[in-house]
This record gives sequence, structure tokens and C-alpha cells, in this order.
Amino acid sequence: MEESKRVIVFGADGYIGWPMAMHLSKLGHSVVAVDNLSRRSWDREGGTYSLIPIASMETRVSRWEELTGNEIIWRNLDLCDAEALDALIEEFRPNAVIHFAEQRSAPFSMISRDHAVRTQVNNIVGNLNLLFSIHSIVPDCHLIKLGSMGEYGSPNIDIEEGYITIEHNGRSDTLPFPKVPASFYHLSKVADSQNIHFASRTWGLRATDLNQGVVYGVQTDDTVLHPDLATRFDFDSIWGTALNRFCVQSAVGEPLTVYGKGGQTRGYLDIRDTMACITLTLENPPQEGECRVFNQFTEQFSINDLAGVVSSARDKIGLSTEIVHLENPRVELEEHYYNPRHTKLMDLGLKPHYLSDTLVTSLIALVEQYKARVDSVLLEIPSVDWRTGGNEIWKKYANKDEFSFNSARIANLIDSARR
Ligand code: NAD
Ligand code: USQ
Repeated sequence: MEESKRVIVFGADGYIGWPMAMHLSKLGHSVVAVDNLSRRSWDREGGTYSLIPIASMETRVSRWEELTGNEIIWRNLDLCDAEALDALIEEFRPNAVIHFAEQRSAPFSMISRDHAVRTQVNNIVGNLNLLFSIHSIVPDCHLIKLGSMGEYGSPNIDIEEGYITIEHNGRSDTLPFPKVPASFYHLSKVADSQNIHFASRTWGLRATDLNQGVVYGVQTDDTVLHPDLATRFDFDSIWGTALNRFCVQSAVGEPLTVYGKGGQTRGYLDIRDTMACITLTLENPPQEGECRVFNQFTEQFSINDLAGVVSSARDKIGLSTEIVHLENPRVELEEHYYNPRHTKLMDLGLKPHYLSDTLVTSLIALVEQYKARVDSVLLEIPSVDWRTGGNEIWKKYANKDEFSFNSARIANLIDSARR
């Protein structure tokens, strides 16, 4: 193993943060797990939940220590609380921090003005606070920040890893790659990336900005050790990714909801590869003043590809699946060129897992195990409309008799979204 490091994982109660905290603890690092549990309260607010039951942070940490003998220090803290953050950084003086702690749903950020403001304030202020704490207390600390491939959008040229050399009117420069994101959530990530780049240039901060694709899978070497160590699996139209939703829709006999033409293409990676990418990033820190950008994904698929893969996996076990093309609630290109470079993590030694190998054995089997917990209303509600927000579309569909929705439930969802 590499030398042991003091690492703070921010967002450690989340889908990726919890497996990451266990993984680093198992590797012998001193791990502090931090979260303000906002994700659990956003679930309560919108009536959503993880398909796989998840334990409290206290239970997770004590089960982990009991089973493995490895310690994880747990702290409930909001990154937007600058004073508390400074005190935490002073107390642990980390060699590296891994920052997952953001509102991460594009549809959530498009529900209303309030949701857009909450998303951008939470994400941009939290990240900025962290930059200041590192600069003033532990200037050599390596910031590993989770960005998103969606920051780039889908330009009609190859996407580079963070920077592009441009020749213009006889002169040339290497500049941050242009970004044209498609939600207020993704825009918050672009602002974070700019702030990190600025802090590196100005203060000499060491940073790695990981433009991650869509992550799938819930089984790592550690999450499978005990049900108390499981990580979350979202399937509703606010938090569930298209792939998760397709797996659940097919399990309960609902059609797969492809938005628009389905040519929307994105990068994807297995959660075990997320663990590997971040570990490789941690073990290979940047120089003082260097702001590295890695495009973190292993394969790319269109939404039609994903629907096809899920439906043929179900066919193999004798269950047929219908695919429907719904009017697209998002404003995005539905057919486009997509060719992002993603070699830097491979160069550091990443050995990818592939969706075709894990879909049936892992994802589909697991969803089958928990399908009795699915509330179909959460699958059926059309996602938030980018043009009108969430409240409007929920109201529109709740009033239509031909939809098989439970209207009392929908009314509750609308009320809580207004709050
Ligand atoms: P998640 O919502 O499951 O976890 C995020 C965690 O951060 C939650 O537990 C939440 O309570 C916490 N949090 C949010 N704001 C906080 C604050 N101000 N202070 C302290 N804690 C706070 O999300 P995830 O899927 O695990 O994603 C983790 C990170 O990776 C996010 O930044 C996300 O944007 C990024 N990312 C995720 C994916 C994906 O497919 N899941 C893909 C690309 C990038
Ligand atoms: N889509 C469907 N049907 C659905 C749900 C979504 O066709 O039922 C489509 C969307 O219109 C979109 C595509 O699937 O074109 C991807 O949407 P998604 O919900 O699977 O994922 P996205 O909104 O892009 O967000 C997820 C994570 C986010 C992360 C991002 C990585 O929620 O945190 O940043 O993936 S990336 O896509 O690279 O930006």
C-alpha cells in the first residue's frame, strides 16, 4: 500500500461517498466521513427513497468497525458553515479531501426558482468555503473534486480532458475547454471548476477536478459485507438515473421511459471504477499550483442503447419489456456527436469493468430482490419539465384521469415541492 494519508470524505452519507469512505479506510488511510444529511431530508421533502434500505451513518460506521476493525470518524457538518469547516480542517489537518457534498440532481435544480437557488448556493458556497479553508490552514492538501461530464454539454467537436489548445488569428493558447451545460445543477459544477482553477493559479492549490460520467451499480467489495453497509439506489424521476429507472421499470412490468428520440449520449462507469479512479488520483497527487482535469468514465451509451441493453437482458430471462418514447421534459440535443477523450485515468492504471458484464448479475438481480419496495408512482410521474418546472407538470398530470396515478399521493408531492 501507499503511505497512509489523512483523508476527509465530504458527502460520505451519499451513494458514492459511503463506499468511498469504506474503501479508503480498508486501504489503511485515516478517514473522516462528513455529511450534513441533506440528501435524506430532500428525500423526505419530495417523497422519494432508496430502493435498497440504507442504515444511518452511526449504524454504518459501527458495523464497519465491528466487521473490519478499521476506524471511520463520522461528523455531521454542513460545508456551507465556514466556521465549523475551518475547525474541522484545523482538527484533522488532512493530506487530501474528497468533495462529493453537493445537490446532484439536474431535475431537482429545475423544479423552481427556489430549487435552482438552493442548488447553486449549496454547491458553489460549499466548494468556495472548502477552497478558503484549504488555502488558509492546509495549503499543501490535495483537493479531489467531483465534477461532471455534463459540464461540457454535447459540442459538435471532440471533448478534451479539461483544456484545449486553440489557434486564433495567428496566436495560440491552451485554455479551459468551453462548457455549455444543460441544467442549473450542471452550471453549479462549471462555477466550481472555474473557482478551483482560479485558486490553483492564484494560491498554488493542488487540485484534481474529476469530470465524472453517470455512475451505476451498488456492489463493491465493502457494501456487500452486510446490509448495514449498503449504499443507496435511486429510481424516481428526480434522483434516479435513466439506467436505474430502466432496471426498475422492467422489473415491475412498466415501459422504459426514453425521453425524446433517445440519441442523448453520455459517459458511464461502474461504481467499482469510481473507487479505483479516486484511489489512483489520491495516490498520484498533482504539483503545487496544478489544476488537473480527468474525464472519469469508461464507456459511452445513448439512451436508446441503454433501453436496448436492459430489454435484451430481460429477454434472456424470458421477460419482455416495452420501450416508450415520451415527449422530452428536458431541453437537450436528442441526436448529437459525442467523442470525449478519457485516457488520463487509464494511463494511471485504471482497469475498467464493463456494463455488459455486470448488468444481469449485479444490477438486474439486485433490483429483482427489492422490487416489492417500488412505488410505481415514482416511476410514472413524468420528470420535471425544463420549460415550466416541476410543480406545473405534476399539477398537469395529476388532473388527468387517464393516468393511473394515485392522485392523493401526487397532491402530496406537489405540496411538498412547493414548501
Ligand atoms: P448523493 O446525493 O448520493 O451524495 C451527496 C451527499 O452530499 C449527500 O449525502 C448529501 O447529504 C451531502 N451533501 C450535500 N450538500 C452538503 C453540504 N452542504 N454539506 C455536507 N454534505 C452535503 O450524490 P452522489 O451520487 O453520491 O454524487 C456524489 C458527487 O459526485 C456529487 O458531487 C455529484 O454531483 C457527483 N457525480 C455523481 C454522479 C452519479 O452518477 N451519481 C456522476 C457524476 C458526478
Ligand atoms: N432520461 C431518459 N429517461 C429517463 C431519465 C432520463 O431518457 O427516465 C435521459 C435524460 O433526458 C438525459 C439522460 O437520460 O438525456 C441522462 O439523464 P440521467 O437522469 O440518467 O442523468 P443526468 O441527469 O445526466 O445526471 C446524472 C447524475 C448527476 C451527474 C450526471 C453525470 O444524477 O449527478 O452529474 O449523471 S453526466 O450525465 O455526465 O453529466
